[in-house]
Order: sequence, then structure tokens, then C-alpha cells
Amino acid sequence: MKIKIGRILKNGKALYLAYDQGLEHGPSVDFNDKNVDPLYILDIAKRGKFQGVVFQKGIAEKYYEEIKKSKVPLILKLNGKTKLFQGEAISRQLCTVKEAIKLGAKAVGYTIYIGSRYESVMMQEFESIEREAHKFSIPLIAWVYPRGKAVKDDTSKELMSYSARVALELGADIVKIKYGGNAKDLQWAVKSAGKTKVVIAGGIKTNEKSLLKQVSDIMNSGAIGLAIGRNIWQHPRPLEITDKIKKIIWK
Ligand code: FBP
Repeated sequence: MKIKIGRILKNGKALYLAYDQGLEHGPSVDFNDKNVDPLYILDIAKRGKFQGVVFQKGIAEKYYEEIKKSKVPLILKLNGKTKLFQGEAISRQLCTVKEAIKLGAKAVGYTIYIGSRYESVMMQEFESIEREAHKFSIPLIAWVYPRGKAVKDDTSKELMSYSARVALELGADIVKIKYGGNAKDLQWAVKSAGKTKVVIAGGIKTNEKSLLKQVSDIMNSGAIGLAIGRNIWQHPRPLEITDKIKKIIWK
């Protein structure tokens, strides 16, 4: 089975621009007048030469021409939810692999909340997506986030490595996990992911110094890069911070 993963990597590493927060958090939480516009994000992705931009299906449809013209690889997120729902976390499939391919996606993504009482529902959806994506040689990125009543510290050594391992066991090509700040623990998580490549989420906007320190921890741990949103497009000079991050990733 030959997966076309090279289209979303550069020398085996990657920097992806995540922009599904409009659905996950709502526009008033994360956006301002500039970054509320998907074209602003696409411009950063293009000029910053990101290895992929993450959109939900609606944006991929409405901005189809512009995304195509930008040549930035599209990573289509296949499930999602709003933050308004209060129960145990569940995020259901909203778009199929075939629709994603039609929209020009070079990879697809899916979030699994391990620890939620609904994790089996998400795992099963993930499995059928995995079969379909791999039938078409499309890489599959698993966002694996521990969540639910059973979860105390979602970036503990145990849960970072468990998230990474779940992705390997389920057949993801890349896993996106959150990093809690302990470099040794992250090394163990990357080891636990085996041949599944690891990228790290950016999290809420933090100061530049600690962000760049995080990026070097991440790269020293054996992860291949980041799938980062707010720390880039909430930055007053997004291309400047992108450059600094890239210098660490591809040093
Ligand atoms: P950030 O770099 O902005 O944290 O984006 C990463 C991401 O995984 C997004 O793709 C997603 O919308 C968000 O984090 C979800 O975070 P949470 O579920 O913790 O609110």
C-alpha cells in the first residue's frame, strides 16, 4: 500500500496551518477582523510555504478556486463539533473521503477523543475512513485528544503516549497530539507512535520565546513538526513567526 504522504512533507518534516477553530471554538473566541477571513489564512499558508492548510468542508467548497490557485496542499478535516455541546465529547463525521478528494484534498483528518464514553463511535468512523483513504492512497491524520470525565491531565506522560499509540494501532499515517511541556515525556510518546509520524498542536497563543522553545523540544523529540493555528494567525506578523519556526524545524 503506497500512501502519497510526500505531498504533505518537505524532507520528511512538516508545518501545517490549522484553521478549524471557527467551528471548534466560534469566531468570537479566536478571530479578529483579519483572521476571520479564510483568504487571510490561505495567504499566510501560501506565502509561508506551509506543507498543508487544514479546513473543514464548507471552507474547502466555498474557497475552492482560491485554494486550488494557491497550490497549498489541502488537508480536509472530516469531523468536527462546536464547543457549545456540554456532554461527553463526541465529534462525528461530516464529510466523506470521496468528497474530500473531489475538493482537492491531499490528506484527510479526523479527531478522536480517547477516554470519552463515545470513543468507540469515533474509532469506528475513523476505521472506515482509514480503509477508504488508503484505498485512494490518501494519508490520514488522526487528531487524538484525551477528553471526558475519565481524563485528568490530557498532556501527562501516560496520555500523550497513549494518544500517539492509539493512532499507530488504528493505522493513522500522522498523529496530532498536544504537548504538555516535558520533553522526555514527548520522546516517549513519539517512540510509542512507532511508524506513525507525530505532529504537535500549537495551543492558545503564547509568547514567542516559549513557543520557539516548544518547537525545539518538539523537533528534538523526533516529531516531524507542528500543525499549528492560533500562534500563527493571531500573531501580528504571521510570516515572521512562521520563518522562525521553520528555521528550527528544518535546521
Ligand atoms: P491550535 O494550534 O490553534 O491549538 O490548533 C490546533 C487544534 O487542534 C485545531 O485544529 C483545533 O481546532 C483545536 O486545536 C482544538 O482544540 P480544543 O479541542 O482543545 O479546543
